[in-house]
Amino acid sequence: MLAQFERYPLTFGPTPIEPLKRLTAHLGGEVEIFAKREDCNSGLAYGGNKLRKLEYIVPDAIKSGADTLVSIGGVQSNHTRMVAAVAAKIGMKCRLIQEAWVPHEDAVYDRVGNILLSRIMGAQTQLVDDGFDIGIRDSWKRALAEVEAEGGKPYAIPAGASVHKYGGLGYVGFAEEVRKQEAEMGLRFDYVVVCTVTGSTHAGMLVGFSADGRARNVIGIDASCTPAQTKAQVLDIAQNTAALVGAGDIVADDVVLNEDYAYPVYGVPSQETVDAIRLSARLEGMITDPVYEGKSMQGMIDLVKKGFFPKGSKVLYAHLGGAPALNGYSYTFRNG
Ligand code: 5PA
Repeated sequence: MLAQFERYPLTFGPTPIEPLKRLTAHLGGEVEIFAKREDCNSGLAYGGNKLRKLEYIVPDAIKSGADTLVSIGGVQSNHTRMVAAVAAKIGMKCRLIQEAWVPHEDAVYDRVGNILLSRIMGAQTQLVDDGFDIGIRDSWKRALAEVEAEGGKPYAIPAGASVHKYGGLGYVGFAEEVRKQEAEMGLRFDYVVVCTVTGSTHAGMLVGFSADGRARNVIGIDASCTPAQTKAQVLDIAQNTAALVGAGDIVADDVVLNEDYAYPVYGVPSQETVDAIRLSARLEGMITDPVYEGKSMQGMIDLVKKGFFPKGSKVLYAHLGGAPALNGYSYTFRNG
């Protein structure tokens, strides 16, 4: 589906799929759990899902003649870290708006983890007091105008690289890659579990998996805590992406978004999320974060326990990255 689109390689290649045998056994062994390690996809600043998306956006940025990538996220945004890394790699400047999306407790929250890495990579980070919203923001528009006013040529990358015309392509590629790996491994995954916030990861996957009738087997676990807006954005991106790649129609019912695990609010882990982070760390040595992957891990574990996946199912947990944010949550884990 993607042959006609230019791709600028930022990742190592196909990401590994590994069985999570101890987690599978811990949960009773009737549902087999695997992880696709998008968190290990690149040598660029610890990698993660945004690089797959940015591979299809960078050629457009280079062609535009821009000299500055401009993007936005929360203070501990993984996405803005990835944009900073990509800007360094392709020799552009980088300006990042870091909004106050999370009511945080940790004293060093705005000094460590993702924002620390972005600063080391030379990005200009601007802290803004506005709260969580996945939509297009005035602060980001102002940053674009400022770069222009200073004589630069900005290239606009929205939150999570999601509502960009090419934002959904990377995760169409994920589905194609999984199909190849399934053929090599001699198995077929019945479900894919994915954490969903700005939407293009989930949207790309469901377009990619619609090719073999599995769009609704992509189970989005909402971590935005604004699920109506997230669901609408997933549908919109999926429809635009389907039209772009020439896939069949995507309808609202194709977007499966579970709203049960995003509480209490975006960026704040519940006790159950913290428990899920500890469990997968202690059984598998696999690190998930309090904002995104810990919530989708919690969701997957709970859905297995509730019997949501029929006996004998094979479930693929898409591990999308995000571990650097843990540094902003040291108080939560002060005793392990
Ligand atoms: C993010 C997003 P989508 O935004 O494509 O739905 O992906 C959700 C997601 N897992 C899942 C990790 C580790 C993520 O970083 N992060 C955002 C960020 O600013 O970092 C876009 C919100």
